[in-house]
Amino acid sequence: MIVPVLAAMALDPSLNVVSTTEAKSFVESSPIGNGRLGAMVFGGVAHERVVLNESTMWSGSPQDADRPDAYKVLPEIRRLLLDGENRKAQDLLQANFICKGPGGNGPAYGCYQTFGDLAIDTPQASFENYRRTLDLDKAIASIKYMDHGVEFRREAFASVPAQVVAYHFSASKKNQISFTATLARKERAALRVDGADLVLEGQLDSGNPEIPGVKFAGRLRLVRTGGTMTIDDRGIHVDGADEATLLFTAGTDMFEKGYADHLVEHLDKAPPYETLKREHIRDYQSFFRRVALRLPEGPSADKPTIERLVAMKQGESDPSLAALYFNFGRYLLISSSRPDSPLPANLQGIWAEEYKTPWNGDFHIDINVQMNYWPAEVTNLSDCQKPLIKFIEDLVPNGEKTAKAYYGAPGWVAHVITNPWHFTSPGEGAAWGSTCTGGAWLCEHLWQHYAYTDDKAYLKSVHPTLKGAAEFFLASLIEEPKHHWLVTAPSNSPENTYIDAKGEHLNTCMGPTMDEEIVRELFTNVIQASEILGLDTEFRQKLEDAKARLAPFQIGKYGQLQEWLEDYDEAEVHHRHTSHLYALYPSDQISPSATPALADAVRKTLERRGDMGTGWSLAWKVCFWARLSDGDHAWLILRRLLEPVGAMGYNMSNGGGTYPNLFDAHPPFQIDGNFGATAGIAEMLVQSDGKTIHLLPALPSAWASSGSVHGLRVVGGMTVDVDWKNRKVTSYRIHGTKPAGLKVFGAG
Ligand code: FUC
Repeated sequence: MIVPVLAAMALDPSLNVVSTTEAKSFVESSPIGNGRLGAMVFGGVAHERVVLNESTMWSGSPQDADRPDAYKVLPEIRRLLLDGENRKAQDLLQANFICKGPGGNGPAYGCYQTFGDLAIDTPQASFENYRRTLDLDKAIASIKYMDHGVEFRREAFASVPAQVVAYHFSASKKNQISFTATLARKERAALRVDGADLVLEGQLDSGNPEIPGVKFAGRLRLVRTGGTMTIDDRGIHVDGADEATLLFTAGTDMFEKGYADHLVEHLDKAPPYETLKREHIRDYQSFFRRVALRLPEGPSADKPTIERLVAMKQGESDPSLAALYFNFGRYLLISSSRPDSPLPANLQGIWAEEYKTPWNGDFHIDINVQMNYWPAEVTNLSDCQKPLIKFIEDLVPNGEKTAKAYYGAPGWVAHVITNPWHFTSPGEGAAWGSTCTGGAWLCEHLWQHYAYTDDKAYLKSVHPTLKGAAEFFLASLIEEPKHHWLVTAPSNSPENTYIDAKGEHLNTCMGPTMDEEIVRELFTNVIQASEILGLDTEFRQKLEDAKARLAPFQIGKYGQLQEWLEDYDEAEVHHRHTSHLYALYPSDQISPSATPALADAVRKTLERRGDMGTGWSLAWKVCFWARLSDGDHAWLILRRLLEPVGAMGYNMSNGGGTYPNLFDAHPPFQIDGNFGATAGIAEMLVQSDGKTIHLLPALPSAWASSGSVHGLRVVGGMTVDVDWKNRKVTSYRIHGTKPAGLKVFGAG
């Protein structure tokens, strides 16, 4: 009798994404990645599809998207806003103050896209006891099945040390492994045989006849024991091997002129499979094992992941599914953003099967790329934030040009969308594309990295970028007529529409609350940085003065935190963006202990917005409720995010959830929700501000019976271990240098 595979091996339900079927679609397949090379493993027995990715596979090219004369209409736009003529201001913005050209719709803006597919065909007609697993502790995707008494195993991972994706075949009997493997891409690529390798190479569309597009190449090589191998332009054919490994590597010339030679070097240098695997696991675990989370297991914990998602939706409590989601989020960050990754994680991390990826698979900077990095510091992956930090610094030259062209201002600015060519102009639609605090929000990440590492040399290195962002706002804020507060103008509250006194539906305004919060945060951080580094006394004073004149928080007619300077109603009461709650999370300008009345207003805002949303919107709400110390509400939202979603397509209001492979469904697939909720789970367990550490600030009742989290990081660079039973902390430890007077709450 053959024992069912699932029962034969108990897998840790917090560390394994498990399925008993082959993936039929991308959102069922298993992601692997090394921060640059990525793959989605479908686990097909007879026909295997592995979607391949390389993070610099971007069409498009550098472009000058600034309108050089935009600054000339700025005074008129501002006059209209000051006179309350917001409709006319928005029209003028659309006519003269958006980017030059088609913006995100243009071929020069470009698009992140798939590298192509690795296709593997085997003669395996029948099989049983199939299991597909993504092991988050080892970063290995595997399948296992039986055929006529022979056990077959395949394993795939993406190695940082070797810079290859490895796909390995083994069997319990000799001479069992036969297949044909090839590389394919639907457009702009050609396949050739080069010695024993298959090479797929091509060039992407730059969108500009004068600039060459990104060149790319991928190389596939086979290493085997036993059997025979041949290669031709249909693929690599293996017959009767005992064991075989396909090694794939790829690169582009975006940052690496010698990329084609490096591919050969990577394959030549790859060690034997067992060593490759051992080195990969060691490297990966040096990140992953910094944190360990244990939550109570529910009755379905030993079931395939999709069944656990369904059971939760039907009312079963399975907190260890939240632990799995948390571990998966950290896994995804480690796999899509390593310290040396050429680009930060995009809207899909590094994983895409499309040639036209939703929203170009770009970097949206009015929430999305920031959310990608929310878990970095708190979940002890601080070094994984480095690609974002570098990217922010690289935005500055274009951002300076944009600041001059549109605002006649010094410093730098970036708006809503950006790409590897450092697009900083406003987007093509005035309604959404002219939020002027995208760059300033990114600066929050520069500061947080300092706050969590206490690394003064690093702070010094990013100080010019922080200061440049502050210089922009110092020069470009204007005084609004009613209260004489300093406000941004023009701007909008990200992607949300208000109804003005005349009943018009508009976006453009002065001083949306989020802008004021972000600018306050930025000024505070630059003031602190200048004190720590002993710089810029005069400039610091200017920031202090301006900061004191920013628009304060206002509470509106529903008792809510006002989103706009005026107490407008929103056109869509359940809108996915809750930008003005930035002050609660990720910032801490509002908190139940320091500003209870404002925290109450935030709660009213959240109640008004409701508990539904797109994937990332739900993830943000998990963070909000955690900061409001309401663990049960955070868990309610998290459960909503964990509701299974089958179909792709777009849903802009409340269709958020989770795909069978645990990818976040906006829908479509967008990785920010995975990352945002990972940060939210950390917030439920530990919060800190440099002077205090709060243990279990928002522990849901369903998690209270017992659990532990070890290795979360707090402000100041310490790490915290905490174990609990029946809601009480049974033990805790703080590692690292404690500042004098550090207070720990929730410990007793
Ligand atoms: C903004 C959001 C959308 C989506 C897109 C990538 O436009 O409003 O929900 O996340 O970015």
